[in-house]
Amino acid sequence: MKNKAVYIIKLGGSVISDKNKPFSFNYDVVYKLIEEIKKSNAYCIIIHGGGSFGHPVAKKFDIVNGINPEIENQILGFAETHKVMIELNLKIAEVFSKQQIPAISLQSSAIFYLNPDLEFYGLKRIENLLNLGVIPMLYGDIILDSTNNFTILSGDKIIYSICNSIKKAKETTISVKKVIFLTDQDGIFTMDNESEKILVENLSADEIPNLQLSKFDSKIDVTRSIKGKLEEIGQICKLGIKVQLVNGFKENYLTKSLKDEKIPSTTIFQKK
Ligand code: IP8
Repeated sequence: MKNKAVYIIKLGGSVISDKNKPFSFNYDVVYKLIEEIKKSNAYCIIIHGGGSFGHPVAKKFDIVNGINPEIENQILGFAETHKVMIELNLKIAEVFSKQQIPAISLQSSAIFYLNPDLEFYGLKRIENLLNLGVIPMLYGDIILDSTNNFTILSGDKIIYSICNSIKKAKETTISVKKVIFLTDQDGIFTMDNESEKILVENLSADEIPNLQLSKFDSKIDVTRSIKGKLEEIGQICKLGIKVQLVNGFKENYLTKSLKDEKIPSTTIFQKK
């Protein structure tokens, strides 16, 4: 079977929802992005984050730190976190369906397990879906954990894990062309002064630990700050895969990214 070069696209929580409004879904923005994906005809794997669905619930019950009998109704909150992620995922699935694009969700908590390292059982399923012309869709979720019973699995970790499995697979029909993180910014900014912030257009993964970042709002994110996110991105780059941070609110930026056309964005790569 022919090798498929796929784009892995993360629909960031700040793009698909308003992080300041619980359970808000940015339908129009998601519609436009999915339209751009359709027009590109590219092979894609979609991953989405928790936004104002998963994060506030996970935060309320401190799911990321595992089981804690002192937290009232925590197990209910654990199930609730998963439920709201399914609801968010369904909203996105409906947008795909509305545009007549076949997309099928793989429930992350069923195909990942923390034991104590992250185990992933989904590569064959992703390949099968791609071979059928279906877009596989995964999402940040709760995850069972052999040490702390449970925690939160971020979309970023899912992406790293998929990339790593593809790289390590002895036989696979897919390779990763690029990982695109759609966020509410043009990319990474250095310096903390609004009027003077500077977009970093190209960044080597080795430079990540020493970056002097502009301030970043991560109020309801239970899984990471931008620093943590960049560390994950650095790991993806170390696999030899290019990562681009793209503004999901700007029209046709995704289209241009999928065509490798220049846009204001941050591209992160591993120097050879
Ligand atoms: O937004 C977190 O995924 P992320 C998912 O990719 C939950 O970090 C359940 C909060």
